[in-house]
Order: sequence, then C-alpha cells, then structure tokens
Amino acid sequence: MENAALVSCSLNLLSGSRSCNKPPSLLTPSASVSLQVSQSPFRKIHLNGDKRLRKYHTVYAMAVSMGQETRAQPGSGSDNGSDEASSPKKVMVIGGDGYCGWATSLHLSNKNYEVAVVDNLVRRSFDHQLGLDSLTPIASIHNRIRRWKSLMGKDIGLYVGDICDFEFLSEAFKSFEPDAVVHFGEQRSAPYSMIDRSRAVYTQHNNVIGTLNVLFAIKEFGEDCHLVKLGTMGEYGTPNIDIEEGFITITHNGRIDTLPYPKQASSFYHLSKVHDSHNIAFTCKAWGIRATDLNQGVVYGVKTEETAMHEELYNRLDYDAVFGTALNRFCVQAAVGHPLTVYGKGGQTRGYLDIRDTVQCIELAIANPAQRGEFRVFNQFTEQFSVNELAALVTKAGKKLGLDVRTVSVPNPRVEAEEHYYNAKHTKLAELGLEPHLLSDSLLDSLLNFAVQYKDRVDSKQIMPSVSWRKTGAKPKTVPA
Ligand code: NAD
Ligand code: USQ
Repeated sequence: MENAALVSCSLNLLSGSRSCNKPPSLLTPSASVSLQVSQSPFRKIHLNGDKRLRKYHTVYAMAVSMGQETRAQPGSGSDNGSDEASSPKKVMVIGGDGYCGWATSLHLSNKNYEVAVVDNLVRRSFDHQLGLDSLTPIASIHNRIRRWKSLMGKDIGLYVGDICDFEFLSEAFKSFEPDAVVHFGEQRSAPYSMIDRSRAVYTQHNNVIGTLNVLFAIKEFGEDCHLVKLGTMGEYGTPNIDIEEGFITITHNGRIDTLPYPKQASSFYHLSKVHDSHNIAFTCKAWGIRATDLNQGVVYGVKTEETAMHEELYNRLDYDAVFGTALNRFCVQAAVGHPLTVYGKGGQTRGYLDIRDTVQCIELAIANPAQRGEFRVFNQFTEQFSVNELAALVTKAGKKLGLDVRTVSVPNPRVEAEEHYYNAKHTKLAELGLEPHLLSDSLLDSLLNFAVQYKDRVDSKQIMPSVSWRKTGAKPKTVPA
C-alpha cells in the first residue's frame, strides 16, 4: 500500500478518462499494486454513474464503521471547549499521513472529533524516489490507525487516493460528509519544487488542482463545510515593511482600500500557495465558501501528546536537505557531529512554531469557523528567529548535553535575502486562545536527545544541500544515491 498515487494512476490507465497526477520518476503502475490494494482490509465503495468507469473507480474506507462507541462532544477535555450546537463534529484531514497531518488527526480524534484521513501516501513515495528516510521509523498508515484504535478505542477513517482525482475526492466527501476539511495535502518542499522542470510542474499541478478540487467538492457536496487550508508565511516573502495578517489598508491617490497583502514568494512551491490563496479567496466571494487560510511558519519538533503514546504512533522527522526544515535539521546535525549548515549570511528570518502549536491552531480554527463567504487569514507562528539565532540556540543546548557543535556557512543554494527587516503580525490565533509552547531549553534538550537516540539512522550524505535555485533546469534531474 505504499503508493496510492500509483493506485490512482493505474486506475486512470484502465479507465482512460481522467488526468493522472503522477509525481516525476515514480515507479510505473503495475498489476501488483492493484493486487495489494484489493487485499487491503478496506471495503470498496463503488462510484455511481458510468458503468465502464464504475469498474475501476473505488474509494477505500475503514471496514470498521465510525461511531461505534459512545462519543463525547468534540472539544470536550480541551480548554477551548467548543459550543456543542454549532461545533463541527466530522473533520476530514487531507494529508493526514504527513508530518503536520498525522499529529493533527490524532489530536482531533483525542478531542472527540470524528476524523477521516485522506492521503495518497505520495510523501512516502518521495522518500523512495530520492533515497531519503525519516529520522524516526514510522509505521504504515494502516498500522498507525490500528494502534490508535487499540490504545484509545477511537476509529479514524481512511481514504487512500489522490485529491487531484475529483471522482475519488467526491466519493470521499459524499461518504464522510465532513463539517470541516483541514487541507495539508500538498507537495510542501521548496527544494523539491526547484529540482527540475518536472518537479516544479508536479508541485504546482498537485497543489493548485488539488485545492481547486477541494473547493469544488465543498461547493457540490457540502456547501456549509469549513475549509481550513494550510498556507505559508513564505507567501509574503521578506518585504521591508511589517507583514500584516492577510490584508493591508492602502491609501493611493487619495483613495483608501483594504487589499490582500502583497505576495512575493520565492520558490515554485511557495508560489503554489499564493495561487491557492487567490483561488480560495475568489470562491469565498463567488460561492460563499467559508475558509481559513493559515499562513504557517516553519514547524519544529516531533512529539505531541498523542504521537508520544506509542512507537507506532511516532511522527516522521525529516533532516535531509530536501524535506528537512531548519531547526529540525540543526538538531539532527548536532546529534551526529555534522556542522550546522547555515546558508549564506544566516540573517534569513522566519516565523517558527512547535508542532504542538500546529495541532492547537487547527483545533482553534475548526472550533471557531469562518462565516459563509468569509475568507480569513491567520499568520500561524509563535516566534521569529534568524538562522544564525537558531544555530546559536542549538549550539548552546548541544554543549549542555556534551555535544561538540560547530557551524559552517554553506554557499546559499537559494535565491533569498540573507539580511533583512522582518516583523510579522500574529495576533489572531492568540485572540482565539492559542497558548504557545515557546522554544525553550527543555524543548531543545528533548529534540536533541531524540535525535541522539536515533542517530544511527542518519545518512550523512543527505545533509548538505543538493538543489540550487539558480541551476533548476528543464532536463529531468536524477538524484544521486
Ligand atoms: P508532508 O509532506 O509531511 O505531508 C503532506 C501529506 O499530504 C503527505 O502525507 C502526502 O502524502 C499528502 N499529499 C500530498 N499530495 C496529495 C494529494 N494530491 N492527494 C492526497 N494526499 C496528498 O507535509 P507537512 O510538513 O505535514 O505539511 C503539511 C502542510 O502544511 C503543507 O501544505 C505545507 O505546505 C504546510 N506547511 C508545513 C510547514 C512545515 O514546516 N512542515 C510549514 C508551513 C506550512
Ligand atoms: N536554511 C539554512 N540552513 C538549512 C536549512 C534552511 O540556512 O540547513 C534556511 C533557508 O535558506 C531559509 C530558512 O532557513 O532561509 C528556512 O528554510 P526551511 O528549509 O526551514 O523552510 P522553507 O524552505 O521555507 O519551508 C518550510 C516548509 C514549507 C513551509 C515553510 C514555511 O518546508 O512547507 O511552507 O517552511 S515559511 O518558511 O514560513 O515559508
């Protein structure tokens, strides 16, 4: 069950009628993939409509039906307990097998939301494609969900498929009938999107078409459903003025208006998020969709209350130069004695947040939904740091643990400002009740200890950057083993 994208593609080949969103350089769809799928413990839900297509289009859902046990109300047990009458109960988590999505799925399930994961497992395929692996061993999505059920007695639904396949997404919507959709399901690495033309095209196709399909699915099958969409702080770039939360009021030639804050994204990935934001804003206006665009900063950390409960619930932790993000990478580098890789001058400043705050922010957004037709934008981060500041913090924490931590200035593979003004607002989630876990010595200790625990799994060849913004070419790039 490793390659759900392959499943979609092989179905597509059979039906010959749908577009195939196949990531570059993946294995060719094969009969054995279909066979594996048909052996899965899921029941098939056949699509209505054209009989010719019906044969091949299937949606897979957990055989165990939802809601077998008596459920507490969503939000109960949370400080931010939501109003029973108006609270959404069913949350579809698209990208629920990924880093943010898995932690969020468990958190919402723990808070008594009825959760269904939608994922094509393509993130696991990227690892195979590029020869990468998570620092932490991660269980298959099926074993993750089974383990959660056995520990907590709670079901999480599962729909394995590609949201760029509208028939698949429609069936998942009609079957689950979500009150809210949290959409994490995108290709989220800036370096991946800059490897070559095919990865740039894949990233923008996957992200923009996937999100468009989600918008159409809401319009067709659940117009009251609240879309909680993961955007990125990188949509704004690094302007030489304060960054507002989504909108800025401008006076121009004597007239005044409140307009979307200017977007200056700096990779094909970040640009896909800009395109998404425009499409979402337009459909809120045109169709009355209710949407929250969460411009999230860089996430760090690995444990949440729920993922720490059992090894089979552990989250992934990426440290490689394609999917690993700054602070997580620095902790793993410190653990294995690799110099911390500061790109260029190291003055690049971004918003950061603990993964425990990611899950909290999503819960807050769901519990306080946007109005019909409202397009809300929240900047989702808790603190801002420069890369040099992060390196200094990790060096200090590493020394306490007896690690010899050094820093190296690596020629910057990206095109970005290396010394700049940065002051981004982030008050709206705090106003809804976010209680942040600020970066502390104890968090760094625990992240470093975690990295030390798994350091034998580190492949040091994956640490130095291999993707150059300037050298992105049209020719497909093979990735060295
Ligand atoms: P991830 O790659 O770990 O997870 C994304 C998940 O979406 C994967 O499980 C993948 O298989 C799935 N997916 C991708 N395309 C899909 C498709 N077409 N159909 C179905 N499933 C699909 O990424 P993440 O780090 O969890 O990030 C989640 C979201 O949060 C992304 O949208 C990302 O842009 C955003 N974000 C992440 C960070 C961060 O630091 N990790 C920071 C800001 C914003
Ligand atoms: N950087 C280094 N050394 C490293 C890794 C990164 O100096 O070893 C620098 C980068 O040049 C950049 C900054 O650290 O200036 C952040 O880079 P990153 O790789 O941690 O994060 P980024 O590529 O921006 O992407 C990540 C997620 C993406 C999310 C984004 C939020 O992968 O999904 O959208 O963070 S934000 O940065 O706010 O746009």
